[in-house]
Amino acid sequence: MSAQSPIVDSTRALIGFNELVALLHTVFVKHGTSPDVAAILAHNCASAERDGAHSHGVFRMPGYLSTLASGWVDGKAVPVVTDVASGFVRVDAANGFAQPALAAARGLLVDKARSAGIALLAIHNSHHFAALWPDVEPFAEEGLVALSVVNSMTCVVPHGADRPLFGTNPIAFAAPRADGAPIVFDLATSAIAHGDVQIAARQGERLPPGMGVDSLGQPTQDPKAVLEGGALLPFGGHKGSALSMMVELLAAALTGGNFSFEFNWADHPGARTPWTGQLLIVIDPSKTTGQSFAERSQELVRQMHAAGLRRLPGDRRHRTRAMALEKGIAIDAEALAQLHDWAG
Ligand code: NDP
Ligand code: PYC
Repeated sequence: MSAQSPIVDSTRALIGFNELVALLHTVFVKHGTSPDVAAILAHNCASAERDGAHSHGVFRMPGYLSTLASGWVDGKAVPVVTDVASGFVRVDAANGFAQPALAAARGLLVDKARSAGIALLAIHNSHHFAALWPDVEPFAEEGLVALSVVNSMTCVVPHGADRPLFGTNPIAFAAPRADGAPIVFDLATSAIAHGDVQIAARQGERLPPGMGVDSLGQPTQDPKAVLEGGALLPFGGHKGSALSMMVELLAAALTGGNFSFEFNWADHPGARTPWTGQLLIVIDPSKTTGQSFAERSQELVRQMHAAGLRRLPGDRRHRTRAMALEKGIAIDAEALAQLHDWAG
């Protein structure tokens, strides 16, 4: 553990956001990424940890490193951006991570969205192993509306089917509002994210009912039974299943990426990152008529609060972020020691 990391209790230590980004950057570079890719992944991973999005923060580092070591992903890939049409940008991530592909195309995407009112970014040949909100929130911070979908790896049984086919396939949405942080939600279309099943298994906890099935297709609350030959269910029965199907179509069929069932990592022991695709749609709401969109979204939030709502999606993250930025990120002490070890 770093000399600067005060101990919170026997299991957690505090680390500053910038210090964590720098540490993760060193780890990524030492394990085979380019400095540019490391900067993007380190910021992404530290942001998740800062916001209390634990299933996609430092918890993911062993998976990133085993994947890099397996040769499954190219940590030095240079994305290739193509200007396809007035509202359509394509990126071949070149078997690298999706976030550097987004970064490479972001300027062109925003220019197109601002001139045409809407633009689409289709990323393929990409690996996404992170939370999706960091991909959309920055657009809303600059006044744009953004929607993104990414497909993952086969582990979800479509509603009414007998075996897994879909990925956990998250959908993230971000919209500006006049008075406060953008409205952002980010949710897996499975009843629970695969990462949270792994965390439950590690902590010896049971899952809530209705999340998954065992290898015989029987309902189970045992996370190990889900992970070892079992599968997850979509959230909300046929409704979540339809959304998951939509994610496969938009993130894979429309981008030219793999469906969640189309890649085979068996020859790369240690590989954990889904090799699929990602779609982003960015809208410039200044093209609308009447009151500004941000004022309209603020009015919706006001009415939701007036109706008794206490927690908006994103509220918990922002509260956790504010506390982390003031006091430091409380991180599992063993995980932090491991990061220092990996950083050499
Ligand atoms: P959660 O179910 O924890 O949260 C989903 C959304 O609902 C969040 O925006 C959350 O806001 C909000 N929310 C949760 N509880 C409440 C509540 N009581 N009232 C109001 N809003 C609420 O997320 P998931 O478990 O579905 O997904 C976790 C993460 O896993 C996501 O970041 C997702 O992108 C990631 N993931 C990534 C995949 C990939 O392939 N890269 C695949 C699958 C998942 P808040 O954040 O503020 O709690
Ligand atoms: O938590 O389901 C998940 C997940 C899949 C890929 C990255 N995260």
